[in-house]
Amino acid sequence: MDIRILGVPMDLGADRRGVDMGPSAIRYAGLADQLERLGTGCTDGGDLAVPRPEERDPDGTGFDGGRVKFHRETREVCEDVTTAVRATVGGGETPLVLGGDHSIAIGTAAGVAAPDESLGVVWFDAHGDFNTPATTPSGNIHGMALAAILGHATFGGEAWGHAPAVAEENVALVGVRELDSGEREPLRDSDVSVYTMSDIDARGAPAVVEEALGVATDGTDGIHVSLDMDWLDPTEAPGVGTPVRGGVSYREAHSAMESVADFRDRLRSFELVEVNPILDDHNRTAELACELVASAFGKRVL
Ligand code: 4U7
Ligand code: MN
Ligand code: MN
Ligand code: MN
Repeated sequence: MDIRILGVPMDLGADRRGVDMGPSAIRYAGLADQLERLGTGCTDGGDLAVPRPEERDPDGTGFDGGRVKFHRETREVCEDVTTAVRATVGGGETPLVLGGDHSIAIGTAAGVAAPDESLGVVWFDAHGDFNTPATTPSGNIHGMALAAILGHATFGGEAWGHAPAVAEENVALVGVRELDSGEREPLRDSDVSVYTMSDIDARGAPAVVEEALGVATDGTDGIHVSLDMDWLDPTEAPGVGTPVRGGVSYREAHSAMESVADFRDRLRSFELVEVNPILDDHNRTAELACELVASAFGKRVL
């Protein structure tokens, strides 16, 4: 497997500055070295250009009665992500997309698979990312990313963001512990398989993750893994913009990524988002992120 790292220093989709430094912090933590040690080819494709929020007007144009901040800029960046991811997959490499906030997933999902293919998605996150412009309490697109990919959240302009290759039946959301009131009903009504932290408490992380991977691989041409670092408990991953107590442990996260590695032949792309070095403790969240990526790409103790 040949991996291509694509950095997206994006923070327009989140409230707190700092996630734009995620790609640098993750590289500094030794990502490329760790992957090379696995014997996988690894090329660093550098960072995409992202406008700075200070030089733009958040605007927050209303769609469906709600505010959506930086929707034009986010669309532009996501379209660039789609182009880069598509070229990477087309060249036979596996994209490893580094955020940045989770809004970039809208661009990744659209680029991973052709519209006539089917793509399963495993979304590891404390949050549902299932808001729409009508339900968002914040106006931040990172909280609407999964809804956008599935065509629920539209921001004007021909429902950009909808990735037709992704069917709800092949999407699993794992580790959720904080949903906004407007996200619950649409998630329950959807065909997305939602695994909350209560499910992980009751059944254990390995069983839940195995089932989630089953959902994503069932009849699909490939899978995309989107790892929001706030999926982990903040004691392990303090450097994230929207921490929520009660997340998975260090070992549970590693075991989950080892399960992902078991499906390496189906893995089309991997995305790591929401690392915020400003809020971090001596880069430990970025270091943990590198370890988790290495596990997902096949690192084993023995
Ligand atoms: B992340 C939130 F209101 N739900 O929509 C929102 F709590 O990509 C947070 O999962 C979203 O980190 C978090 O703004 C988005 C909020
Ligand atoms: Mn997220
Ligand atoms: Mn999150
Ligand atoms: Mn759809």
